[in-house]
Amino acid sequence: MSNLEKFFNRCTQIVDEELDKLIPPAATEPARLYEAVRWSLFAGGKRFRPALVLAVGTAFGAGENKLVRFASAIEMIHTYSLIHDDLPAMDDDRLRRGRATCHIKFDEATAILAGDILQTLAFQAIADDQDLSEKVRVKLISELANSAAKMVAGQQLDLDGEGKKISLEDLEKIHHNKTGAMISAAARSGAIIAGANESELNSVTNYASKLGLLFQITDDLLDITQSTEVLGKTAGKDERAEKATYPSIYGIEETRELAEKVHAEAVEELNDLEKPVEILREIAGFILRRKS
Ligand code: GRG
Repeated sequence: MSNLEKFFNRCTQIVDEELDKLIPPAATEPARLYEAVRWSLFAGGKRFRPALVLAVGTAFGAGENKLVRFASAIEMIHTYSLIHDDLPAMDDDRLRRGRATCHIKFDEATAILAGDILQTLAFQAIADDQDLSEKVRVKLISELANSAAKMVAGQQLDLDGEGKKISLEDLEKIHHNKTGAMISAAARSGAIIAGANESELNSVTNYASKLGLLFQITDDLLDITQSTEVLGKTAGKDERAEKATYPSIYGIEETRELAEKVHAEAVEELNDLEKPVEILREIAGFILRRKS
């Protein structure tokens, strides 16, 4: 097993243990709500955003105990966004993380509420984190709220653009908000928890911004090159929804070249950091080569 695989496995283990403590047991009243939350949350997502919190935070010297709560909270926000994104009023999807989407397994109202409560519990988890100072907790809540708001705005821009011919500039604006903001929040928050200085935070922000773009480019590629079975979500949706994507603008080969270029730029941003950032390089490589 590679170092990176070991790292991802460890992240998944400690984040899932923390999430299990933060989310009321499935039998808690109203049981249908907590069953729905657990159905979507413990369905085997990649836990990429939590891993980024832990990778950046650890590189800057923070202990896992200070990072794991925020890492879990960001996964809660991410899972809420997936549950709502799959609803009939949005992407109308039946498959997520290899199993039925929340509204298919339960019902639409329960899926809306499951997303809502995940969002609320995420902010409560950070506010109550006794391993962090009150000042850091407020900073993190602000960072996450700001990024989650950008994600929602990006989703609206994305819906508005469906079926329309949009410019590359508009496409980048959508992704910067919808996907990039939460990836940026993950990396920046790891650095904030570890007490990074302004210049370090700047480099982390630039790295995360490139990483977010890379994540979206590879997401677009996977949507057309990978099967539904491997992705655990419906493949080929972008084309059917007539969404503007990198491959629809550049074609597959040029999009792959673009991914290589953005990967190199992300890694370049790490060069000024005098910290053990090897794992951050490996994460960029993982996103470039990911298969799901
Ligand atoms: C509904 C408020 C609201 C926002 C929706 C997350 C999102 C915004 C939409 C999902 C659609 C999509 C394909 C977005 C682009 C990339 C993305 C966020 C993919 C899903 O994240 P992964 O691959 O999923 O990290 P796992 O399941 O591994 O956690």
